[in-house]
Amino acid sequence: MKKTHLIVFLIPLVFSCAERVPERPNILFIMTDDHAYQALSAYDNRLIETPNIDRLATEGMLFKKAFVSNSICSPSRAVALTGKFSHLNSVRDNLDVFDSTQITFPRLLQQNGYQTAVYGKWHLKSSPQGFDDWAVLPGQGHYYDPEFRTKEGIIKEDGYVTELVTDNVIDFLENKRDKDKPFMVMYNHKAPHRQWWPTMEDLDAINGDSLPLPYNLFDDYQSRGTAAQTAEMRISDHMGLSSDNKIRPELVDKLGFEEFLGWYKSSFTNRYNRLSDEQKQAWDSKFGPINEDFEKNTPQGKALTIWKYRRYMEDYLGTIVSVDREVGRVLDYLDANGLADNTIVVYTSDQGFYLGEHGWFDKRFMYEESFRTPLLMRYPKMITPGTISTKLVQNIDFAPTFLALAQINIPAEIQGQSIVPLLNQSTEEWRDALYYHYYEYPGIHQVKRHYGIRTDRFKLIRFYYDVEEWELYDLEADPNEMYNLYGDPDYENIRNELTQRLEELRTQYGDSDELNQQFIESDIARLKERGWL
Ligand code: SGN
Ligand code: CA
Repeated sequence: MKKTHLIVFLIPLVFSCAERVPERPNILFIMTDDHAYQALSAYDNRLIETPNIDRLATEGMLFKKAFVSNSICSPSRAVALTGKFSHLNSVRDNLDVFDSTQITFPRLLQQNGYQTAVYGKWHLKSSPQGFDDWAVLPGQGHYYDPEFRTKEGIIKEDGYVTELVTDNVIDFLENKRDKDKPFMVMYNHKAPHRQWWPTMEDLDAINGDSLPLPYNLFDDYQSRGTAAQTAEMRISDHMGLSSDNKIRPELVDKLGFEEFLGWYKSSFTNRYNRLSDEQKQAWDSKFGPINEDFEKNTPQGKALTIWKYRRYMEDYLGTIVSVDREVGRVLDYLDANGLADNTIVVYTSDQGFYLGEHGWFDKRFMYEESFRTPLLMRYPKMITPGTISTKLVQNIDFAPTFLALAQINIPAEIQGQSIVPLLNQSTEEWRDALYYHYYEYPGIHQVKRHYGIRTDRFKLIRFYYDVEEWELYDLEADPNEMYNLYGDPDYENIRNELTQRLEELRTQYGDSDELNQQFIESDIARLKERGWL
């Protein structure tokens, strides 16, 4: 056969294969650190507008019932990578080291022809494995002039972390990737993690005075057991005037305030000292007048809590202004380079956060604000724009979803479910309940160990270790979770059903009292070894 004839013969074959096997999508997986859904306008626009992130909802799907399985950083990231609950993936708390010999979705994607990269927050101690390129923050990382861990060692970059992480992502897309392969990039922001340092250009972006106060800012925790009362995350008592609210340590002392933790003042000073002279000037022109005003009108009691809440929100939301702008920059890049159609963009956080609800900041509890997390996905080839899902999805579902999209078999050890049938709306069948388990106690913020179940309407929680306390909430009647119904005779049947379903979930996922006991023993031994107990 002559060459030209062969080509003519092959062309239809190539096209028919292409029709049968859809192209595998690129994956852009954006994860922020501590981004509450209350601070994302696709969910709630009372605090902030996030027009760029919101695009993913108007052009894709917004999940109104997306949850984590252990509301704290390192564990959440380990769950996302492995698709397994904390008791099986080596990371139950922020002290654990990720066992990187496990199966992870980036490694499987890499082995199956994807180019993979991770930039920004990592917080798993062991080095990233299964990535062609990476530059991650050591530990929590810094907002200003941060260091990055790379294959070549530690490098320090000048600039603001949210912008630098984005620069890395765009540099990978533009210069580093092999354009013949699909890519998977984990784009992990440090923001809006404590201690909430916005970029200089956003210091005035939010005016705290105009923000509504949360309904339960002065929660007295009366209807609950001791866990909520003893947690050390109240804005009133446990937030630092210096470290968190940016009052100069000398002024804190001069006015006679005591910080809850001894290191709050040095933590502020150390961060301030990292700024260049020019940055210090910009910083002082914002915070000088705030300090002067605080000295003149020193609020006390409830007025001080409200003042701290508003200060907290100015800085927390201020860091989100830049996250939104930078996410916009990457979405624009995808548009300009013809990548938007064949890239699934996922926006989520490692967990939710309290923005004054129950009087708190931080996370950890199985109550809604920290158990839930934002989740938005855009993939024009599969998702109808502007759709809303109210199915119970969880961070165990990321790994199997990405594998399914890449047409890779899902290993049996993965416990989550692919949500592709929700994305293409091919099923109404879905799970009826979620399992949750938090471990880091004793530890910072002192949130007791607990596990529980959430169905569409109810939540049952067991706090254990140094207490034996149960809580039951009716989320329809009491969305703010103010009334524990565990002892209410009207809810006896529901309580019994949930208790049974919870045991089924523990069995299904391989969790047990025996494991709890083992973990308690090893965790306590570790704390003693370090001299923390
Ligand atoms: C730091 C924070 C805590 C926070 C943990 C864990 N204190 O220790 O408030 O709960 O990180 O956060 S700070 O003043 O040093 O910022 S996590 O997101 O990494 O789990
Ligand atoms: Ca976090």
